[in-house]
Amino acid sequence: MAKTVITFGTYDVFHYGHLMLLQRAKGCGDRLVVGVSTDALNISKKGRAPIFPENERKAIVESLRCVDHVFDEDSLEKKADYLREHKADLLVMGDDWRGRFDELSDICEVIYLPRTPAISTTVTIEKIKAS
Ligand code: C2G
Repeated sequence: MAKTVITFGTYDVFHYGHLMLLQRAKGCGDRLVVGVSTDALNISKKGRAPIFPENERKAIVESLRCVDHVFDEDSLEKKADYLREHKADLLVMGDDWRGRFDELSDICEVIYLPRTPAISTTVTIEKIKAS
């Protein structure tokens, strides 16, 4: 049976580290489903809207060959519902989230992949500002 992998993220100012995470996540199974955090979730959790609005962030992620389906992640507390709704067999997250989703392992397997070093949305924004 096909193995469904699920992952979540903001994917703001999309960069190489995002791509590597998504490609490695897809490599862990057959089908990759991605929850892209909404603008409202970012405003409520981080106090600011992403640089790019959610429809643009979703369009970029959706266009990738390694991504099969994209949906809105509108709450950090609804992960269990999302895993069940999308029939996930495996949750993959970058290791900046290590340990944070271990309690979901009664629904599906949970793994954390190492982040790509030296690149992030924040570093990219700072580089652009300084150039
Ligand atoms: N990532 C990575 N390497 C980097 C930067 C990011 O592997 N250099 C990974 C993160 O670990 C994450 C994914 O790329 O798994 C998306 O990163 P963000 O857009 O920063 O996602 P975040 O805002 O942490 O997700 O439920 C989680 C929320 O959606 C928030």
